[in-house]
Amino acid sequence: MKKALITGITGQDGSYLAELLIDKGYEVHGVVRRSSVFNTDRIDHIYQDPHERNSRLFLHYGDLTDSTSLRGILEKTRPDEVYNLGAQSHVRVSFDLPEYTADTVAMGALRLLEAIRDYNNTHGRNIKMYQASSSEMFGSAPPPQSEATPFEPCSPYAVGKVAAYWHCRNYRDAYGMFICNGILFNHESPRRGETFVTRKITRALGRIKHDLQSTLYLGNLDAKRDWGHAKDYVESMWMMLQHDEPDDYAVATGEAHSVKEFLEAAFTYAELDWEKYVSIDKQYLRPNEVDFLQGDPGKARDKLGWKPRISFTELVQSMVDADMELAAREKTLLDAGHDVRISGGARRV
Ligand code: NAP
Ligand code: F7E
Repeated sequence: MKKALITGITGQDGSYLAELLIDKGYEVHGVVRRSSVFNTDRIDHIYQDPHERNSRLFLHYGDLTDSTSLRGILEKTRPDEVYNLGAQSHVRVSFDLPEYTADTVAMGALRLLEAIRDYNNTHGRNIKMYQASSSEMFGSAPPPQSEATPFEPCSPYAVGKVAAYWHCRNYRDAYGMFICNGILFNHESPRRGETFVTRKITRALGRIKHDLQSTLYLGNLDAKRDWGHAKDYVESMWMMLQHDEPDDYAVATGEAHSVKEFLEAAFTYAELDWEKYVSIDKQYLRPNEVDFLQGDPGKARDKLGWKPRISFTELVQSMVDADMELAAREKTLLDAGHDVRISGGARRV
């Protein structure tokens, strides 16, 4: 049985990747950081008590800012493949937390690379590693962007991802390690964090439809992104590590839409007019914006055989459906007199 270790297993992608690998027969280990509240909501449905005989998902406390924990987890779990998905992944927040973002994103990847290199040397192994690189690295470079496009990062997050990318390239060249950079364009799902724009829109839409919210405050509506579905994108991560040679790949749909177009698609599906509910709040504008990301996934298609299955319309509608259901449950609880904490959170994003 192959073993995989996932950092960021509690995030959107980590949860879908864990499901995929379990389906493929892997034993999956995940790094979970300590939090004062539960942070395993996205994986609770696949987690079994480790005392049970058939359990194939195991969680370990660790943190990308703590090399000792990473080294200990490698020794304990002895993985064949490591997927580095852990990160402070919010671009706007990276302007508020530049040092912490650099520490988790850039230094975190470097700590993991060093830990794997030492582990390989000690045990005569060649663990394969996937690095979650990002289309944000292209920043202000004009579309379409591909593996050949020079990076022009526009945020502390993007600069951190560029550093991590080059650390990975360097460890591959210098030490012959099997490392792949997946340069993934935006990918979303009903499990997307509620402060990213797509989920912020669908979450608010559900609440508006159920009379729990009247206004949705947003920033720049003209930015364009190449939005795919996270379920499709985690498959590309696995495919990269199954190829004979390590390489870097851009993963995208090849189609871009503006934030306004996302609003239009979501609100029209719910039979509402978005212009009646959306207001602009400057706090959601960024000191430096990435205007237009649209990927060219030709290499991933030709070399890996990867292609997205879920369309933009299906993505939007699946997110709206899920958030309509969530808002309906929220409304039922509120009507029954329960204090629903998620409503407070939704107002803050
Ligand atoms: P996400 O939902 O924000 O998940 C991030 C994960 O990283 C969470 O599990 C989080 O733990 C964990 N994490 C944060 N700080 C950590 C630390 N110091 N040590 C260990 N783990 C830490 O992000 P995602 O959308 O799944 O994205 C996965 C990866 O792909 C990230 O590296 C992201 O930057 C990158 N990426 C994402 C996209 C996209 O469109 N989604 C595109 C390109 C690249 P908690 O649950 O405890 O917060
Ligand atoms: O913003 C605009 C915002 O935060 C998309 C991360 O997964 O993808 C993600 O980064 C666009 C931007 O994603 C609001 O200005 C308008 O132009 O959903 P987002 P992102 O910044 O593209 C990349 C590939 C990653 O790697 C990252 O980890 O939407 N926008 N109004 C807004 N964005 C937010 N968050 N909130 C607003 O109110």
